[in-house]
Amino acid sequence: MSWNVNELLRKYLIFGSQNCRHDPEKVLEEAIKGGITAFQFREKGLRSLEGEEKAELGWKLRLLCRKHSIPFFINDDIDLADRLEVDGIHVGQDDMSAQELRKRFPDKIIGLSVSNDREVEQSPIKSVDYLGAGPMFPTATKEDVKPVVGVQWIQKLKSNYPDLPVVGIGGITTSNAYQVMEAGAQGVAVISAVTHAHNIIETVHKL
Ligand code: 3NM
Repeated sequence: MSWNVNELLRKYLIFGSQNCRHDPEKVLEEAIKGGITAFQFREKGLRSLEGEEKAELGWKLRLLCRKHSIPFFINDDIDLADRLEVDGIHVGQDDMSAQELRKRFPDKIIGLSVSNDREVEQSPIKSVDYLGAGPMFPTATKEDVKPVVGVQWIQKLKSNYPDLPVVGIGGITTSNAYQVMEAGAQGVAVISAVTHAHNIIETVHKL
C-alpha cells in the first residue's frame, strides 16, 4: 500500500501499553473509530513490555491497523520492523541514523524527531519522509523530554523545508492543536490527549 505522508500525519496517535489506562487494543479501536490517520507503537520507558510480550502486543495492534487501513509505525525498534511488517519507522536523535535506516528499508516511511537547529544540521534530512517537531508544549509523558520549542519551531522548519511534511508533538490537546496546525504543520502527534481521554472517539474528532 502506498501512503500520502502529508495526509497520514493529520491525526497521528502514538502509544505503548505503558501509556494506556485500559486495554491497548480497545484504546486503538476507539481511536480508529474516532478518525486517527496513523498509529505508532512506542513501547518504551517505565512499565513498558519487552521481548516476546512487546512483539505480541505489537502484532495485535498491527493487525488492527491493517484491518482498518491505518498506516502502522514502530518507534526505533529495527528488529521488530520486519516482524511487524510496519509501514514506517520513527527514530529520535539517539537511535539508528536515518541514512542507515533508508539503506536498510528503502520502501518504508521514515520519520525523524528534531528539537533544535543543531539537531537539524546534524541530520540527513534528505533521507527522511517527515519530521517530528517538539515538544510544542510542556508534557509529562516523556521522561527525557527536551526544552519546549513552541509552535515557532514548526514555522521555522516549514520556512526552511517547505516541501517536507512536519508533525507537531508534545503536550498537544484538543484545546491547543489548532495552534500547531495554524503554524503550518501537516498534523498533530499525541499520546496522553487520547490514551487518557474519557471519550476517545470525541477527542480524536476534536483534534
Ligand atoms: N516525543 P503527549 S514529546 C514521544 O518532543 C514524545 O520529541 C516528544 O506525549 C518530542 O502527547 C513526546 O502525552 C511525548 O504530550 C508526547
